[in-house]
Amino acid sequence: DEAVETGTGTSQYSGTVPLGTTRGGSGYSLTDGTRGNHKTYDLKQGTSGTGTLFTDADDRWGGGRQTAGVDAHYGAGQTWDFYKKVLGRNGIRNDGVGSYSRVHYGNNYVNAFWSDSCFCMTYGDGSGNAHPLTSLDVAGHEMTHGVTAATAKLNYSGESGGLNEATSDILATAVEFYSANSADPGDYLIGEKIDINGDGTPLRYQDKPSKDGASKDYWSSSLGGIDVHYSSGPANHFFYLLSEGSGAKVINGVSYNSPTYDGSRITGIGRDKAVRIWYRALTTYLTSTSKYAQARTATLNAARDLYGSTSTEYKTVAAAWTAINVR
Ligand code: ASN
Ligand code: ZN
Ligand code: CA
Repeated sequence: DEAVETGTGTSQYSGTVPLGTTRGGSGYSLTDGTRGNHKTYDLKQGTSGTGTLFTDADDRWGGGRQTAGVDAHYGAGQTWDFYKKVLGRNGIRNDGVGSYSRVHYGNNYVNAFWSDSCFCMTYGDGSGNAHPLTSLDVAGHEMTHGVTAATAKLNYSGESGGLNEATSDILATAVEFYSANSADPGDYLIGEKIDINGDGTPLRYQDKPSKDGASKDYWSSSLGGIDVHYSSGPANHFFYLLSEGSGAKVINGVSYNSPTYDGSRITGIGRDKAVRIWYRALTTYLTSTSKYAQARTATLNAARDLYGSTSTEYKTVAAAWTAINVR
């Protein structure tokens, strides 16, 4: 006899959050009955298998080992809801089937990842265990790798790898704004909560990717030979320019200043439209071998489909690609 429930979690990064849980014979588990039975497991520092499903006697979650589970489970639920409610996508493969999350992977593991072979995502505790890599944007990023694998299948190397990475960052930001969580408001930064650099700076900046010291702001022919987390820069920059425009801006208390390759000025069309255009390109036009030039065409086709070829949206897509040196 099982029942779908809503528990309460005290998270590390997102305040007090609702959690999709299931009540069984002897208590509750992190099994989200309204989101494809997505489950969250404790790997207890192991690096294989599924570990132990999180359970709790009173459906009030958090503290100790549970906290990372709370954040991961909440992030997966918010990402699921975003895809369903905003983009009409029912789960990672659009088949209503949930995946699962594993937390406390290994010792001092400073990463998180999606795996297509387990159809699951995994989170390390970070160095010193104070900052597990379980923030909302990281969850949105990793789960989106599953969506990309189920749609455009962008190869994870060269320029297509950069587009794959940027897709995860773009949708992660979309999830973060969608959730409207006051403890983790939306921004165009990736990993700003997990303090991965130890100095409070985020992992990546979408308004000006080179602020991380390694990512590229603009397309060049060298892009195909660098790490995909750096060749994602120009596409992240494209997304910021398309959404918010060039120049200086403050959003939810965060200051941005987005440059352009050619000194052109861009007026953004808003994040919601930019996300719809990127998602339609991903699911309709991009392929495993797409490079930046094909991404320009794919997003123009998507903008034409959604808004028409004489629309401001279409023209701004073209201008934003030109502004990152994709002509
Ligand atoms: N966290 C990284 C990512 O999702 C893991 C990797 O390098 N694939 O991009
Ligand atoms: Zn990634
Ligand atoms: Ca963020």
